[in-house]
Amino acid sequence: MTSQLAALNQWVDEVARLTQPDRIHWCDGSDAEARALNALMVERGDLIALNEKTHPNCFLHRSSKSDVARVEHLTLVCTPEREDAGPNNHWMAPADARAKIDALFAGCMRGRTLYVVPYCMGPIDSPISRCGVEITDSPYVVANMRIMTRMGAAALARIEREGAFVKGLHSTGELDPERRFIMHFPQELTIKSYGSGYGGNALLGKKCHALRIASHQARSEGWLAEHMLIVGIQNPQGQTHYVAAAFPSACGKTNLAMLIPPEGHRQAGWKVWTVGDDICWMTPGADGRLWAINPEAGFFGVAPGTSNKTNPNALAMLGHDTIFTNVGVTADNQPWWEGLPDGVPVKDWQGRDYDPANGPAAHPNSRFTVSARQCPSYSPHTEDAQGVPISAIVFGGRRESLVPLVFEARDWTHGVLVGAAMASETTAAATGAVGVVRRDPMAMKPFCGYNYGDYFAHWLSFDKAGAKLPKVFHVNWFRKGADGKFLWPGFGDNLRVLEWMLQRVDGSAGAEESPIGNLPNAADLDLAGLGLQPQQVEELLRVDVEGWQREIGEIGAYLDSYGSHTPAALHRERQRIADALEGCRETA
Ligand code: GTP
Ligand code: SPV
Ligand code: MN
Repeated sequence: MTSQLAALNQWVDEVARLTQPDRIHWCDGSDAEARALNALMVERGDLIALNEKTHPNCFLHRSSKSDVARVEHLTLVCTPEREDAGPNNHWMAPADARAKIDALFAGCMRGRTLYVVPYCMGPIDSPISRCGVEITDSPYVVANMRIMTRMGAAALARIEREGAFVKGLHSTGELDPERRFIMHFPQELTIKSYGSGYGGNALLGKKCHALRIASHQARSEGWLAEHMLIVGIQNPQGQTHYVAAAFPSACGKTNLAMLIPPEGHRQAGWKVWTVGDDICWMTPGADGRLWAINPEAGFFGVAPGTSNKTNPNALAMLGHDTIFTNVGVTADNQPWWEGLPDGVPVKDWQGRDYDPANGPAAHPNSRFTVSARQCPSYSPHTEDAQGVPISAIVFGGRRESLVPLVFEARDWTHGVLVGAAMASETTAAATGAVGVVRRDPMAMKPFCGYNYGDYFAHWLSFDKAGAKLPKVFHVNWFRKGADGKFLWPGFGDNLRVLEWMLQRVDGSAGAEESPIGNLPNAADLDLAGLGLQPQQVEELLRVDVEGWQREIGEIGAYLDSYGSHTPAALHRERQRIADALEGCRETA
């Protein structure tokens, strides 16, 4: 098969000449194609069929043990000028980068099939959606892209109609970490990824296209491509407010997007609607509000910690038609990970007999890939062409100390500073040390495709005449007490914090001003039935003035690291807070 679009055929020919595949397969996205691919992968040992009774049409994939997470040190943004990529990205000159990676691609598909994967990010008929084509030699990538995007014939038809698409070239190569690069060429709308079969390194529609390339396009076109969940919160009066929240990788987006209200709230009539769990594209509407779509069609979620207690909606959707990557298995071939209350693992994620001495049964970054349609709380408005209007933007990190449970920014400029000043403990979602606090503005450190200083300026630019911008908040579900335990119950109970935010949006809840922003008084939060000690609540809502003075100093140094790219308004806003903290200490 070929396409009606000459540019696409030409590119496929060019890639085939370079990579020398035995066969070329254009993916149509049909059920028959998916079944045939799954059968092929089972035969080759790339997939293991799981228990057909308990988990119909579910498969386990074990990735190479040195290929289990994103590789930030091998991920490059190749703009003509180094400064445009910014100190937040690894950079290489485009010509050098191309030469380096094309040498790896030369002949790499000999003996393999080249799959052409047309996909659409966002509802297939939405004007906000964007298309791409991924060329890959990995059937596992094809199977995942089919779940995670609108993939196949309909996407190809749109691409032929529009004549434009992002080009993504991927090969698993030898899965050798020494021969691995994830390169982005924003000027050419091109991605080249070699040597990894894992998640964000290989499913090019996701982080590579929908964040790194899209953030570039969003900047020049006046919209935002963000690492955010989108959730609808319906109150007992029947009104639904949509919230977009940016938390770094493995810091709670999937869980918040699918939360089940606490019992009392459920009985009172609160409902939660899942729109997206990882990526959000936001565009100003004619009414001045920001409207958001989820460009994805599935969830690539963290398995460990997912249980009927923490995230029942997720567990409910994982019972069929799911690909599990790097989890353990039980004796009767059911998927297993740490945090499940039942079941006993007999094999670990590497396929060895399970032995606690070797570490956890499931890799800490083991994942499930599942269609969003299988989520019980999936919002029908996810398919709306114009998206959903956003009432609140939430930033958050994993901070065991200092950062209170929640605070509200006083205005948009303060909100942008709050996002730019985010920091979080690192997780297993990327290779490298876990638990180290690092700056991760707007949860985009690994994903912003251009200079962070320019990105902050772009965020500020939305504050203009006629704009009806969302309120901005910051949360921290991960504060720990002296005993090392989480102070806040988290998960479903996070709705109690969202409830306060939405009352702030409506103007019906109280708050106490502080130098870092507005915090709820204990009485402003519905904490009924939680059994929290008053000291615990006080600790969760306390502003540690000296600790924040240190933090605000570090934020200053961080903003300085982007030199003249950092907008002056952010420096001024930071200084205002530093002065307020100083004033606070003097009166104390
Ligand atoms: P990516 O897919 O990597 O972008 O991550 P994510 O932000 O969607 O993270 P996810 O919701 O999968 O959460 C990752 C981990 O955080 C899991 O182990 C969860 O159990 C844990 N977690 C999520 N929400 C909470 C919470 O409210 N409190 C606590 N203590 N842990 C949480
Ligand atoms: C993340 O790391 O933020 C993820 C998983 O959502 S990946 O697709 O690997 O980027
Ligand atoms: Mn993510």
